[in-house]
Amino acid sequence: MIAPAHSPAPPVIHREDYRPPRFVIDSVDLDIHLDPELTQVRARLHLRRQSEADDQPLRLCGEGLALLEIRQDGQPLPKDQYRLEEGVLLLLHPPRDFVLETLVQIRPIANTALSGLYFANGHFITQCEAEGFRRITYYLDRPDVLARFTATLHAEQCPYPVLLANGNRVAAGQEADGWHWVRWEDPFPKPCYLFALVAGDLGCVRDHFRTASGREVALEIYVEAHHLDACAQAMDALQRAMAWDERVYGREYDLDRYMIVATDTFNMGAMENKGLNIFNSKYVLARPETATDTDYQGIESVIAHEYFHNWTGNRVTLRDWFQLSLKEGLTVFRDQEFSADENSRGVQRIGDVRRLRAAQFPEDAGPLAHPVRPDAYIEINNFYTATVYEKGAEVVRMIHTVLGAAAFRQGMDLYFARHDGQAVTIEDFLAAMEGATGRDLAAFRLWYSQAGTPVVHAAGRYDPAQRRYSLTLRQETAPTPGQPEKRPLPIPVRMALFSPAGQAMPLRGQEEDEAGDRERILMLDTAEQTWNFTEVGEPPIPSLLRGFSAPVRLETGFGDAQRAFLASHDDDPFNRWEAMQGLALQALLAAIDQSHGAGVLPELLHGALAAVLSDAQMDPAYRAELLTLPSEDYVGEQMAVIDVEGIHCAREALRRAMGSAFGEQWAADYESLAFPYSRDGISSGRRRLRNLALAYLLASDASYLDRTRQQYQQADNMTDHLAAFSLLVHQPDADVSDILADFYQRWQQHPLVIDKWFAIQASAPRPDTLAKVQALLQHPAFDWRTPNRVRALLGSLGANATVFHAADGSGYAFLAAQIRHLDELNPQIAARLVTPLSRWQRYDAQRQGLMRQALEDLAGKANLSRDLGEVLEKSLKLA
Ligand code: 7MF
Ligand code: ZN
Repeated sequence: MIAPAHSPAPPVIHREDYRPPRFVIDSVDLDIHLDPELTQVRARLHLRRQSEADDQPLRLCGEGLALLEIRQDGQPLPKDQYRLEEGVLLLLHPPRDFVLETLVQIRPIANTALSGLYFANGHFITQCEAEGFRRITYYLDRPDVLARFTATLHAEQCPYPVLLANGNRVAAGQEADGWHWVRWEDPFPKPCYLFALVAGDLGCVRDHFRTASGREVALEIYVEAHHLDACAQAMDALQRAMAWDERVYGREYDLDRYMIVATDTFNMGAMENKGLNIFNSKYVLARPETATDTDYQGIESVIAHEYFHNWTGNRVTLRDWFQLSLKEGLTVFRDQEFSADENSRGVQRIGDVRRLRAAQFPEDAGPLAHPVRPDAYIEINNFYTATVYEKGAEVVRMIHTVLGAAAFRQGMDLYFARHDGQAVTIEDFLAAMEGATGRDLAAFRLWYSQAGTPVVHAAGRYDPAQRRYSLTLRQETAPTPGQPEKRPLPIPVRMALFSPAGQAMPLRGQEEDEAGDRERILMLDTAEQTWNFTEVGEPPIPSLLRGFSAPVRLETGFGDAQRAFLASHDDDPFNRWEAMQGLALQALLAAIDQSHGAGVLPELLHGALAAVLSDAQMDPAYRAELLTLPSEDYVGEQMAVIDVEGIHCAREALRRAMGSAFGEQWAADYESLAFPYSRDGISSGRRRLRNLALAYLLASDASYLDRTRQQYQQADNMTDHLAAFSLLVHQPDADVSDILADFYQRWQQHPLVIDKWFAIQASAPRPDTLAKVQALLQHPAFDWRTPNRVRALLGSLGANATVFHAADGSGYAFLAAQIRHLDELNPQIAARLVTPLSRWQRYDAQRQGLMRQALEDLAGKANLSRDLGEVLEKSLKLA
């Protein structure tokens, strides 16, 4: 056990141990006097025992609360009737049906963990998911206890004119000494993780939405007054998301008011609290001068994500935290589909798969691997992972693929009809999908319980005499911690066959229907299976896993000739991109293998690039995707032992070669793609392609430094300004101190832009980066209490392979030392920053030793948080 002897091992929570609550809470009445130093929370809970026969004590959760009063049905509770234990208030002889009233005191200003009620930048903010409500008052802090909430907030009028909570604003008034109060009533029973309050001096942007049934909903975005001009994208995205959920799922919003609050101090992206979403300001605020196209895109998808939770998460909520993917996987799937419908479906899919491969595949292959529905946890906050979110979304997507859109919608309708107002399980979701469609999804359940990414091997054989093509697919999944044996999963493989002339062939097979469709979904649900296609007149080129129809690694054994063919002929945008990536990947792996630095472009890659560069008809954003090399991390993922330096050198050399081989085309693109700023998809695609062109030009021709500086100075939008800034700061041996100072000077009033300033410096693949980051820790704008700032500096450093993995271990020791400090302030963020160290198995022996040493040093720390302790223990287990 990692924890020092004096602190007992934290308990492990098991999914199998779930028991329904002994008590329910019908109503909660909160009365909160807000003061940063000492806030008082009075809570009246109407509790009811579920079973007549039960006479067990009542255990309420509570953390860091000072109990001032406790009453039962109005009478002070004698001391021998209750006990306070670590994290628990125990009522020894509670009546069957009664009102419990507690008064507790908390200190929001000292809450640096940003869970529960905290005070930052002059505002009171709450974050209750997953288990933050117990830091506000004693409660049954579990998602299957649904109650009606009323909250009366009291605060000084002057610094806190705006007082918000969930639901409807039902009363307000003035009090003595300049205080005021507002009462909020939420008519929808909810679990306490959806409770929220906000208090502060905030301006408001108002608009409205008329629902399909004709109700007017007030839409309100609360931000600091100087940001009132930066809410247009968020408001527009919200209205589009509301319309989309009506159109695609028939789901209307259910309250008269929808509020969004933006804060600079937030642990995560955003939170779907009923009627009162709280957002990291990164996902609300945008102006062309301060936000990039990527930022605008992020706002659209996070606004949509939180809105979609109103049905998938809030109206139908979770029985227990093991079911987290029931709301998160499903809601990510919904926000991905929204963005695909609003923008370019192909580009959206490529981005989603990129993210899955960058975050989830490594998680599934490492010591923290867990199923989409985990079996056990120590700290639930550690399970808000790429597996639960992104792989969970892929599983929902596969169900959508095999059922078809119409049947999937019927399943969703039944899910809402059956479970509105309930706290349910993933099993209930699958049962609704089955109930509505008559389909059997029994085999699909394994996707929720089995961890690890399957590898699918494909082999094709063409028999010209029989005019037959046989495709054999074989699957295997490597063991993961606690799951040594793996079973075959049902894997939908969307596929087509192309004739050598580039036409998709009609597909005919003996057992399949004879319809002759040009695309088919093969269901691989055993270890190995063969499909025969008949009347195939020429040797076909297969296009497999189209649209990335399952979250697997596909090994085709294809050569570059097949990749090049698909790169020019495949009509599936994802697979065409995948073929291009494959060509580039093979060039990089070959160069690393022979350590020759990829100085020349392989002929087939050259040809494929030339074709894309000369295709002016193609959507610029998609063209940019086709011309972007696989990331260093993705290349590393394909290697048995990640060769950090080799990958970086090979990729840089290939970028140089691509720059010089097509210098004229890049230069022509760079000039012709210059348009006045506009905020539509075509324009942002042009900027993306144009900045990619500049990157290639600069990689191969140092004289473009001046042009880059010029763009930095003259850009009329943050996308172009930042692209140039980043290129300059990442130049291996340019002196850019003037640029760094200029950027800071210009943007110091804009925290979200200063985050980029920190992040880009910490991401520079330069030998002096670690020293620079060390110095930046002392910069007046660095702030340990602001997660965005900490992530910008330390998260970026951990993702900066050549610097973080410096052979002497300096990157590891540095990050570990910072995590040690951060764990005292914000355990959730500390635990997340460990991720790059947890991947030690993939590096050479020397680095493995140094990474493990850093982890062990951290594990020996006194007062380790549960969050960090759990991640360290699992990371070190596979020794
Ligand atoms: C889009 O899921 C996708 C994922 C929990 C906090 C937001 O709505 C959420 C919250 C974490 C990690 C990622 C996301 C969220 C959280 C998120 C946001 C937007 N229920 Br932790
Ligand atoms: Zn979510």
